[in-house]
Amino acid sequence: MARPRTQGGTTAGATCGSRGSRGATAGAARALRAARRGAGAQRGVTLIETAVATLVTALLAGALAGAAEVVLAVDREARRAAEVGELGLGLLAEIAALPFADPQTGSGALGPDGGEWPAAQTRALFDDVDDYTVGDGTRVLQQKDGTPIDLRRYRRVVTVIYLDSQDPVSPSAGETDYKLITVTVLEGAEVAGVFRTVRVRGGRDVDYAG
Ligand SMILES: [Ca+2]
Repeated sequence: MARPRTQGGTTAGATCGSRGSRGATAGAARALRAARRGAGAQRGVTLIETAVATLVTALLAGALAGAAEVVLAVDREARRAAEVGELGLGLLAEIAALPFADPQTGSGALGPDGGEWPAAQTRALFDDVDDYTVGDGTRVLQQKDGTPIDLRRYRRVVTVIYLDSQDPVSPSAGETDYKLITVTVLEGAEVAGVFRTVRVRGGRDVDYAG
């Protein structure tokens, strides 16, 4: 008895279906491997991109921090220059407003005259340019009336010397008609600024040419 075609067809069809299933499985496996490779490549790109982005961010942050440091340093230097100028030129102007020699004694000796440097150590009684050889060199800065100046990291030292009348850039051991007044502003042990003028007896201050 011959097998019904349908049965044989069904069997053949089942056989073909099994082969097709294996083919489909293999194809799916290839697709999966490809997908995995793709995913791996994608992960690689993502990691590289992340690393580059991190590096760029770090570089930008470093550049910004560096720029901020520069701005702060410039700002500090500008503020320091303003403070030093104010302290030096301010004291030089205070000195320049006074006479060449003591108005009471006319003494040629350099330094404060009798009683002008009291125990309270203020400049309130200074009345000629060379009284200032004592002052803010070893203590908190003060205004002339003794009011403290809130710039405690600075000190001011004033020197007054006679200059040779014939050669007013050279020091003179004796009394002459020229006094070189130098205000040095110190920040710690560092010289932060030097300000000079020359007072001529009976005349106006002139710039020191030395
Ligand atoms: Ca005096």
